[in-house]
Amino acid sequence: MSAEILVREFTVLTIFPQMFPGPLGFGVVGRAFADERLVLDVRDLRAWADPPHRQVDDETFGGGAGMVLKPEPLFRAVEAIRAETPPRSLHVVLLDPGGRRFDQAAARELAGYERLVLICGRYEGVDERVRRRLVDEELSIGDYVLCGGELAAMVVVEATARLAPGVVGRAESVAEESFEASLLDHPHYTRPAEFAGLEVPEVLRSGHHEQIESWRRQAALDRTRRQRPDLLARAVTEDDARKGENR
Ligand code: 9D3
Repeated sequence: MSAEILVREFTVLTIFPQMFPGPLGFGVVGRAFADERLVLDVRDLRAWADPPHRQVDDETFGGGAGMVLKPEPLFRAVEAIRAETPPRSLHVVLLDPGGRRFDQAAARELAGYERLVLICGRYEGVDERVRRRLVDEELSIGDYVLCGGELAAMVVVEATARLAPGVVGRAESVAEESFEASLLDHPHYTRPAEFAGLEVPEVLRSGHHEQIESWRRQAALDRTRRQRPDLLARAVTEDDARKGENR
């Protein structure tokens, strides 16, 4: 069984607040923020840096190239956020290339908190005290190098926000999604029945619901075997595990 979904508010700490809402202003998630069913609260980290220069970064102790995000602005920001939050469930996430890989299971876990604070790293990273004292969890969105945590935060917000009740319509229901079923989706066709020299498979136009289901299952398996054999290994394991439960 999946856990209860409580998520309502996303607070983003960044030195580039102008990057938001960006893509989060569009589609079903953009609508949820516009209607205030969800809240996207983007804060400029510089607001908590010392005047007059409001410097958020500094050189790394021990030497080496690159700058590090200073701890004080981040500590002040998170303290302020905690103080304004009634004692409900708050979870502080650092987007960092060294974090645990973000996936659909992680999105479900995050959706179980009422308020998420997403800290966007920049430069070479953040002062280690931030990780040790401020952050509940570090997440990466994959093994490639970005220039900072902002795009990663957007990915995490979108994937988590769409799990909130009513964000995604019934037609595109989140319940039976391919990654959670560990199989890729089967092919989809719409009109016209013949296009670019390719015909829609006859079975899909036949109206035989059982045959359609069986064709889709096979097509999903074929596609998964070709594109994501790693998923198929997991699906088989889960299938075996379920059979094992009945013994
Ligand atoms: C040579 C060490 N680099 C770590 C791989 C330094 C470094 C590179 C890129 C430090 C920070 C960054 C900026 N990236 C992020 O802040 C980031 C990120 C990413 O680069 N890839 C995937 N997920 C994420 S989440 C945050």
